[in-house]
Amino acid sequence: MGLNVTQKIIKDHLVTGEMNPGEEIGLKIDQTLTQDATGTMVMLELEAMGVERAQTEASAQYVDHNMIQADSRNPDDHLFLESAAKKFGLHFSAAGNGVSHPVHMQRLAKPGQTLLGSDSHTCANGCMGMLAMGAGGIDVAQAIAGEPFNVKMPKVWGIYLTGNLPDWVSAKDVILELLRRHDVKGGVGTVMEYYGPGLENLSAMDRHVIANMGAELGATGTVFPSDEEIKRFLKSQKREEDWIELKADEDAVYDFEETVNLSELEPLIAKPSSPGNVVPVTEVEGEEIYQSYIGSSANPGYRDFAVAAEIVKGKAIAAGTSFDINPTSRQMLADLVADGHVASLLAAGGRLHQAGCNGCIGMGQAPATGRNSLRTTPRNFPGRSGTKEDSVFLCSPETAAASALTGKITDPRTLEMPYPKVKDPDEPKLDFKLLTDPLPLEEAKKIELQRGPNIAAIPEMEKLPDELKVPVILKLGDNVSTDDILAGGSRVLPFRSNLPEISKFSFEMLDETYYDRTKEMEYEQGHAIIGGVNYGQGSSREHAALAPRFLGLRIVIVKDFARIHWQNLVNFGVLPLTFKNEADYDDLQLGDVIEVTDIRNSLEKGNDIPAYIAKKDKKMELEHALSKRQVEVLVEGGLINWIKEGKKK
Ligand code: MIC
Repeated sequence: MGLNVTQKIIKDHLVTGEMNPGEEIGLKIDQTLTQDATGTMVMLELEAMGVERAQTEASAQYVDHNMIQADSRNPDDHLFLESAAKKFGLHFSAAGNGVSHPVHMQRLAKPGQTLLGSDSHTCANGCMGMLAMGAGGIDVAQAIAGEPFNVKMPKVWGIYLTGNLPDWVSAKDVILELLRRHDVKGGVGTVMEYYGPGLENLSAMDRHVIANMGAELGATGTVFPSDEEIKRFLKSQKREEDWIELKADEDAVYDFEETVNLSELEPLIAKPSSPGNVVPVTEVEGEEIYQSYIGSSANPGYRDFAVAAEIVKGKAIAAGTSFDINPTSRQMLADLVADGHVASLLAAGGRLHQAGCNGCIGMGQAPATGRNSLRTTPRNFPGRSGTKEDSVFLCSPETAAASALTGKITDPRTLEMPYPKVKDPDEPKLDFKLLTDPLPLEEAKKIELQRGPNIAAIPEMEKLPDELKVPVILKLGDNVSTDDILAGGSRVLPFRSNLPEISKFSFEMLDETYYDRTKEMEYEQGHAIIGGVNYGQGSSREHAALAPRFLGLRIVIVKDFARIHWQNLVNFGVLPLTFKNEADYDDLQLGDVIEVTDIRNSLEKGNDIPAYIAKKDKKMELEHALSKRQVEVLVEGGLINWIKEGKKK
């Protein structure tokens, strides 16, 4: 039987396990990507693990998230990262050079390879015929050290594209359509693989837009074939030699399949405050907006800015509307300037920001309280914009630009103008300074880490006790995101390299008293948290596991987990369990004390974990989905301890 592209890449990189969906496999990782908000922790982990030099073919450290320099914390982190990149043999991209995903695509992405990144949107580079996956920082640190990445073998979801996008409809509407059909859990346990004749009409950057937001469906990865369009893109970046053809065999099969007819799509929009809350733009048309925001890795292409520029050219945006332009790389900005697009955006009233993630992670451009913000970014979880009471919609650049002109949510098809058909330049202005090369080994050995006062070493974590008696101190609902657990934004992000400080912000979005209560516990062994479905969706930030662990979190019991957060809990020694009988979720209350005994034995014996609530004389069956390796990691109290103990077989 033939193979699809995902299976081909997995087969080429399989180190351990069998390719049976749901079983843990170990994959050789060719490339890694880290960004500053997660990278400081990764560098500390490499240090704690005693790693000398990256063993991958290419590893790159980007500075794109924590860019506001309101005090010394972020710039100190940037210096630390630059020194760490030199020391560990990584490529480095300085602040202002651009967002990791498109820069990685321009400089390093290679068809047929694997990429692991400490950012959930790493899947964006699946547009290049790669298997690109987001993971927690410590998994990426392991990959940098040359260890395989362990993940459950995904199912492959074949998405057959036919037709051609109508005028005023673009790549963002394709992924919004999949979110409309399947919501934020729809891709869990799968790689979304696109194929079919519709691909001919999607540029490499259009595919990046679609691949990027596979993360919003919870997918393990997104994969596109490597075809003539990828060859053209690589040629435009002077890297044609990196191209290989990679497509599914004629007789390939998918675990399940679905068709998207591009010709039938219309402008779509995700309403506040979930990327899965998608409706046609026509349904919310006319609502007043405060802000229209263009940029981020979810619409990073030259075309995405150029189309907006052509829409507003010679016109003025509506009075009172903030039209925020966030370029995604210096290289692209140079072309947009040269071709007059930046001038058109500015003349119309646009506000130009530096190249980076910026408002996408709440670092600047926060909207006014309760006022509508339209964004081409990937997420709109509550408060992520930096404004607690925000109201963020996700849409295409066409819809954002049209709405900026009217000051109201506007279907771009109603504009009285021909559709500006712009495309990415075949000969972009290349800026090879975007990424510096790794230092040679001998020079790297001489580098000292530049550690400012905000860099705190990772504290030692104790082993998992064999008996736990822990009270439930938070009971949460469905779809809790990592933004809910540990927010982004300019108040919190500067502490990503400082665990004791960042832990003070844990769960403050959901319960402002959580931190104080962790300090008042009458039970010395820590605490438990209860949640619903898709617990921990969203970002890869391992801090969302690490910070509550630091405050004593030992057990999380939910209906089901999002992949990356589940793995992050394991990596930091928190027991991730699910209810065997979901009705137990309703019975559990704050203050109930959960007793679990003989933990190691139960974890090793099977998947059932018996628990007891003495106050209610209630027995409860819990379950785990851990591999043998994960059980060992957990019992040691996390991956760092496990590595130190030399438990690796
Ligand atoms: C995101 O889109 O949520 C982020 C910000 O890029 C994160 C990374 C982070 O929290 O640092 C992600 O997606 O992993």
